[in-house]
Amino acid sequence: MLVDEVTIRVRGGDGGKGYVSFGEGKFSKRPSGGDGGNGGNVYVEASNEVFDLSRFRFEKVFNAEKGHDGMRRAEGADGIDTVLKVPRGTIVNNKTTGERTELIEVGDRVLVGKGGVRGRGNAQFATARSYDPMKYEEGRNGYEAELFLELQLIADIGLFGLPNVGKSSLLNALTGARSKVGNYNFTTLEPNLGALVGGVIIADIPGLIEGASEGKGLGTKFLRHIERTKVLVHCISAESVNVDEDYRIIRGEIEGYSKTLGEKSEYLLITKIDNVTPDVLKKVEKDVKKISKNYSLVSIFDDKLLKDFQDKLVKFIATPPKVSKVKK
Ligand SMILES: Nc1nc2c(ncn2[C@@H]2O[C@H](COP(=O)(O)OP(=O)(O)OP(=O)(O)O)[C@@H](O)[C@H]2O)c(=O)[nH]1
Ligand SMILES: [Mg+2]
Repeated sequence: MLVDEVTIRVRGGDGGKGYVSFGEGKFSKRPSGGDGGNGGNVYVEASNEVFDLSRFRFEKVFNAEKGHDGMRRAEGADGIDTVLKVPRGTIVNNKTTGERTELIEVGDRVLVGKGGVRGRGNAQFATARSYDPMKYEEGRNGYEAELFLELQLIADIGLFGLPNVGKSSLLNALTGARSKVGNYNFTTLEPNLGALVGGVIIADIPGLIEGASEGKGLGTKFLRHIERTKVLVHCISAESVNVDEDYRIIRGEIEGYSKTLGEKSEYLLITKIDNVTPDVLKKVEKDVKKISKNYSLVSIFDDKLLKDFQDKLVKFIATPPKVSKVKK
């Protein structure tokens, strides 16, 4: 199960309290209590070492260390920071402050729980102007926040289309991924990723159906995982009875979901061509040409076609054409 949404609480460490003591030298009565340390901060940071948010499924509260209390003639140490590692592509919604931060590159980080400021010890209050030998401060409390973390996988290419058109099979054939394949609708329940030669990342997402944006089938929530891709590959089975209609149903869902997705460059892919007769294929290709000139025909059993498709796709990504809206 891909854990891609979690709510957690964080809290910066409290500041350490100042100390009250007297005497610097053996016979001195001067106030000498040191300051406490500042509380540690909590950060959320993008990392290449984690791939989902499962670490936050059961553990929900994360605190940074409290600043240490001041001591006689010595300051307390600052509290240690807590750094929460998340995958690239995580969006940190701070529900307490309303801030929203996208962590895209490895090392991007956001401060979510500032540590409390340290309290001063009595040595600080014994100045020439004021002299209050017993005075000291408690450390301030660390800041608390509730965070909603959501993950948008970072992929270069997104495969989408009706259920059962062969999206997962294609991902597996192209990348050696092991996305589940089955001869029924909605085999894929969550997005899967694979890498083409050269490190181009492809995402295979669950099938869409008409009305998905209103929650039919598996809905469209997972579409956010292809919102960052450079291009979309729209898969249509050569077995389709009506290519144009299948195409428009899916476009409707994509465009209804978000403007960003609707405006992405799209490449058409006719799949499973080994499953139809040459005559049927001719008709299908004719229909596809009316929609776009950027298309390929593939079968997962034909290595040459797969290779041609990959080559064309890599070129397409390098110079994706501007998208013209689909005529309704
Ligand atoms: N003959 C043939 N069958 C294929 C080809 N590609 C996929 N299939 C079969 O089509 C069925 C569906 O394949 P999947 O890869 O699970 O399809 P999907 O689009 O990921 O399906 P969902 O995840 O349900 O949306 C499986 O039985 C595959 O074996 C192909 O090129 N030729
Ligand atoms: Mg699938």
